[in-house]
Amino acid sequence: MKRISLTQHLIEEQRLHNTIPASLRLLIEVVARACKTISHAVGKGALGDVLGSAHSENVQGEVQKKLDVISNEILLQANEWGGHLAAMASEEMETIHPIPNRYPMGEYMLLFDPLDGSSNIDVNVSIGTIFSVLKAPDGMVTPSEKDFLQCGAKQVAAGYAVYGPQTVLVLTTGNGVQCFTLDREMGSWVMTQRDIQIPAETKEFAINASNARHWHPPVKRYIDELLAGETGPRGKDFNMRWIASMVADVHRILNRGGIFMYPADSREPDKAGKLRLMYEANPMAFIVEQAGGAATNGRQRIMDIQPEKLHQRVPVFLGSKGEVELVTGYHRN
Ligand code: P6P
Repeated sequence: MKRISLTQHLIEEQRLHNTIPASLRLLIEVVARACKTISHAVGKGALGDVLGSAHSENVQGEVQKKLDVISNEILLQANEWGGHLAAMASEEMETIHPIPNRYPMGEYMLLFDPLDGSSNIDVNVSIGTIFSVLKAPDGMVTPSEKDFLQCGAKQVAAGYAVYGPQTVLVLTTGNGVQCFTLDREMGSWVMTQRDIQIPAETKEFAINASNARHWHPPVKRYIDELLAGETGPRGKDFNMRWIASMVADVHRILNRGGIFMYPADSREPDKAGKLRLMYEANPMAFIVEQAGGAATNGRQRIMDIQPEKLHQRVPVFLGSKGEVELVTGYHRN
C-alpha cells in the first residue's frame, strides 16, 4: 500500500468527498499531534515521574493517575489557539471547557477520554486516547453542555490512539476507517491500513467475566452459548480476551474480529454499565460501523441514543456484526 502521511490523506479525502474543510483538517492534525505528545509522555514510564496517582478524583469519582491529568492538559493546550473549536469536553473535567476569549471560536466541538485504560498505566499495558468531533449548533454564541448533547450519528469525525508496542492512530471522517502508525524517527503519522473491515465471523469475545454472577439473562445466555463451544448451540469453540483497555480491545476487534461487551448488571440497577456514551461509546461506535461492524446498547444502535447528560454511561456491545445482532436479539426477545 502506498505510504502517505495523515495530512496527504486528509487533503485527498477533501478532494474526493468534500467532507474535510480546512478547519476540520486542522482539528484532526492538532489532535494527532497531541497524541504524539501523549505517546512520548506515556513512553517515559518510571523515568519521567509520570506514573502513579495524581491524588485527585475526576467527575466519575475515579482516582486520577498523573498521566490522566497530563494527557488532558496536553489536549486542552493543543486545541485552544487554533480557531477551529468552540469548546471541549473531557472525561477528566466535570464541565465543558469553552475556548478562552483570547482565541477565536470555531465551528467544531471536541470530546475526549484523554487516557483510556488508566488501570494499565503503571503496569505497562496498552492504553489510549479516544476522541469525537461534533459540529457546534448553528447560531450558538456561548457554548453550554446542552450543545454537546447530540446523538452519535451527528459525529463528523472520531478516532483513537493506542500507545502500545506501536503507537497507532485510527480515524474515520465518515468514509471508511484508516490506521496510521507513528514513525518515531520522523515524528510523522504514516498510513498503514486503509478501509479497515471487521471480519463478520469471529471466534473471540471480550468481557470482564468476573462480573458473570451479576449479568442479566440475555448476557448470561449469550456468553453461556459461547462457552459451550463446539458441542453447544454455536457449534464452535471461542477464545476470550480482556485487556481492560477499551482502545486495545477495539483495535484487536477491528483487525481480527470479535465482540466487546461492557453490559449493565444487577449490582447497580440505575447504572447503565461503566462506559461513557459521549467520548467512549459514540466514537468507537462510529469507527466500528464505518468498518462494517455494529454497536448497540443491547437494545438500540448506540449512535441513535439521544444524550441527556455529558457524562452519562451506556451498556456497550460492539464488533462483528453477526455477534452484536445475536446478543442484541436476545435482549429484545
Ligand atoms: P474493568 C478502562 O478503565 C475502561 O474504561 C475501559 O477502557 C475498559 O474496557 C474498562 O474500563 C475496563 O473495566 O471493570 O474490567 O476494569
